[in-house]
Amino acid sequence: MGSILDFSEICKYNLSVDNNKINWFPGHMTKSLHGLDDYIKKCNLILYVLDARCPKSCLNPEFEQFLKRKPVLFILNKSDLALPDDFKGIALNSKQSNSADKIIPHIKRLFPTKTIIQAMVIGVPNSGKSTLINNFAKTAKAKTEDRPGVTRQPQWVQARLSPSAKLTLYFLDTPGILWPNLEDQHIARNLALIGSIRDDILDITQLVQTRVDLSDFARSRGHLLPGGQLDLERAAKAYLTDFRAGKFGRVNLDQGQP
Ligand SMILES: Nc1nc2c(ncn2[C@@H]2O[C@H](COP(=O)(O)OP(=O)(O)OP(=O)(O)O)[C@@H](O)[C@H]2O)c(=O)[nH]1
Ligand SMILES: [Mg+2]
Repeated sequence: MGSILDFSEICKYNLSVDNNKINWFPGHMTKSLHGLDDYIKKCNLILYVLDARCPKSCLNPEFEQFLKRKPVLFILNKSDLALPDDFKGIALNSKQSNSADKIIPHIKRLFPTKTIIQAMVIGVPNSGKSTLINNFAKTAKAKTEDRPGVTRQPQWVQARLSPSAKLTLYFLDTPGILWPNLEDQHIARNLALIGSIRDDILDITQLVQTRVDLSDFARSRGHLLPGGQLDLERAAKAYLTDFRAGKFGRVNLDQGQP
């Protein structure tokens, strides 16, 4: 018997049956989460990479178990796209050369006598973990891309520091991880807007509609179907691309609009 909903697919992606609810917790995230338990034993430090546009929404309850075990530095990445926030962290633009060096004094403050540090880099998908590590390594050692779920396996990368730093740093790049149930849908929408959740499992027209009048936007951009109707899907895609690139200005989504 054919069925509109394939139950095995729902389980695989942990999609909600309620079409309006945003949720994404695929199998590779469960596996990665369990894997981190072993890796954390080998690390001295956690770098927790949050998207500065909504740092509080990026706090994964599943990571709390790790935060009790090792010192944590919170990184407010993509700060070039964000309005100021009261969340305490190190503001960075990881796409800017050498910007990650800003973290080194904080590491030295935490470990004044250590010369070798192994840091685990964690965060929600697409928050810029691999880009930050490449910034430290001064080369593209870790794969990066503007979509969630790019890093699939943990990978060690050594930082390239000047000898005067008297410090050897290793970073463990990890896959972006969400949590099983995005109960707070305001948080879920924020994560969807910043590109932490795969667009193809979202109703992007509904998502964009929470920010702008999508019909007005489609009209202003001239996004029309062959029959002359508004092409809302194309307009929503265009809006998200520009929003994520900061074309509508800096945002703080935790504190509502803009
Ligand atoms: N504007 C801006 N873009 C950034 C910054 N850091 C990373 N990006 C971009 O964000 C996108 C995602 O970066 P990645 O480093 O792949 O993110 P990730 O956290 O490793 O993603 P996953 O491996 O999927 O979890 C890429 O297009 C980066 O160029 C930043 O500080 N500012
Ligand atoms: Mg990555």
